[in-house]
Amino acid sequence: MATRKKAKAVMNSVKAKVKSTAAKPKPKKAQAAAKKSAKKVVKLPAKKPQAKAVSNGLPKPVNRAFGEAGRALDGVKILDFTHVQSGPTCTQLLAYMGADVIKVERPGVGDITRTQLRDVKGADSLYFTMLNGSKRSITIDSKHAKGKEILDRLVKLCDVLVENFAPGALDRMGLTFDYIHKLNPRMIVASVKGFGPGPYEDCKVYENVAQCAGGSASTTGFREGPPLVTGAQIGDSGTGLHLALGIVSALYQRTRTGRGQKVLAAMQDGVLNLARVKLRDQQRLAHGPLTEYSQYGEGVPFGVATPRAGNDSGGGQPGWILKCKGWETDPDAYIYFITQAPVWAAICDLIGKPDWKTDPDFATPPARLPRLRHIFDTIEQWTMTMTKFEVMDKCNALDIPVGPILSMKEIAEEPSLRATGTVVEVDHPVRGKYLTVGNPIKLSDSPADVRRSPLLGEHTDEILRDVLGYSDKDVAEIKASGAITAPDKPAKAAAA
Ligand code: CAO
Repeated sequence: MATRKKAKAVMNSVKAKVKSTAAKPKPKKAQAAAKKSAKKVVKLPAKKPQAKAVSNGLPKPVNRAFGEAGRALDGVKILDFTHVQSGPTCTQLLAYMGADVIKVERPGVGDITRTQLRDVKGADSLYFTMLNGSKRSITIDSKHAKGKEILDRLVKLCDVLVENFAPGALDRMGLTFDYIHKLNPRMIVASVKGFGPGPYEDCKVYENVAQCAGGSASTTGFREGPPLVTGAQIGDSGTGLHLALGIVSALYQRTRTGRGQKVLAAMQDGVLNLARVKLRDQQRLAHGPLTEYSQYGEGVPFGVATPRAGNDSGGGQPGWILKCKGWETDPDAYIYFITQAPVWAAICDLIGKPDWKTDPDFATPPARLPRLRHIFDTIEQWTMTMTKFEVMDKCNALDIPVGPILSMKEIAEEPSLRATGTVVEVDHPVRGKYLTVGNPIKLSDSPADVRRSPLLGEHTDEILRDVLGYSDKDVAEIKASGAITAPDKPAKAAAA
């Protein structure tokens, strides 16, 4: 709280500075004098550049140690209307960066993921808890007149509204962009939708729909198999990340314009952005076969569209997933091996094929392209003699890029990920300790604020009183009205 106050004070002093240094119109007399003197050519000594110009209107660098000057988004208030995964990922990241994220949930129900894939009876699921850390929860029935009034107050007070409802749902609540902007012209209204404007704009979309519509599925998997979705949630979490970037950019632009704007991240667009190398390959097809794809070496002709490439590297340095010791029983005893050209000689020596260094069939990258299958089969004979970590040690010592296939169990137990705060253990009053993913983006002056997820409506009273300024009497009336409670059991839910 103190930090937030200080941050506000700094912002005010910046505003004052900007105001006082803004060019003021000159009085008429002074203008005439300036015109007259402009005719005379007087040579003035060159002026030293002023500190003001160099500082670009920014405050002086603070004197405090890095990490002790608050967080990047201190003072930013987010009205979080998100649910399921895409939107919550975005607002969780903003919360990690220091924003005050107020999650609005339907009384008695909450975000549907609270109860989805439940592993502990009566407790919020990991689906919910791992996507809603560091936020506050308030229950408001947005379709109740009193609830609407509370929401209006929140709109007036917050900097950003984030939502990922089905198309039209926010408008049906009465929260159109025009309405919001009348209440608060500074408000940034950020949305995740499945598709951007066009034939599919009204469609509801989940993760795998986006992976398919964004070009990922058609280019993932093996050539002889069907399209495949990937485990990484590039449609949901990927789009949440895109939206977060849009929001901080809009916040930055607002410091100049003073007004908010709409930010839209469509899941199809987000997936395509992450799959852009496959659109690159689509265009390359017009100029001949994709020689780095193993299908080229296998003599399989290319069709009209970017094919599925199995475990081919997708870049200019061929790679493949190879078996390691124990693969017969351990599904993750594999390593990704990249035959990077600059270390080709080291690879040849390591795998016991020194003659390949000079053999014209293997010595150069173009000569190797039609033989990739044979090359990787040969390297695999070597990797199968060791565990993936032993292969890694041997290769890293020679700067050969390889990556062990890590299981989620190995990742959960990896001490270095705990040490950096990428995997964090938090304590929850109902479910107990659980692991979550902390902030994957590290800021040297803004330590991540990773806290457990809130219970449904845990902060309703606190937000009504401390943020919105309702009196005890008002809060009692609101509770009685049913605006913040489930319709069937008002008293019980209000106490939650
Ligand atoms: N009080 C009262 N009503 C509330 C409320 C509150 N606090 N919060 C939500 N609601 C209502 C909404 O007003 C809406 O009602 P109407 O349809 O009657 O207007 C309804 O709850 C929620 O609507 P929804 O259509 O968004 O929810 P859904 O479960 O049917 O669909 C989803 C879910 C994800 C398919 C859809 O929201 C969507 O397409 N979102 C955009 C794309 C997206 O983010 N997808 C990723 C999801 S994660 O895989």
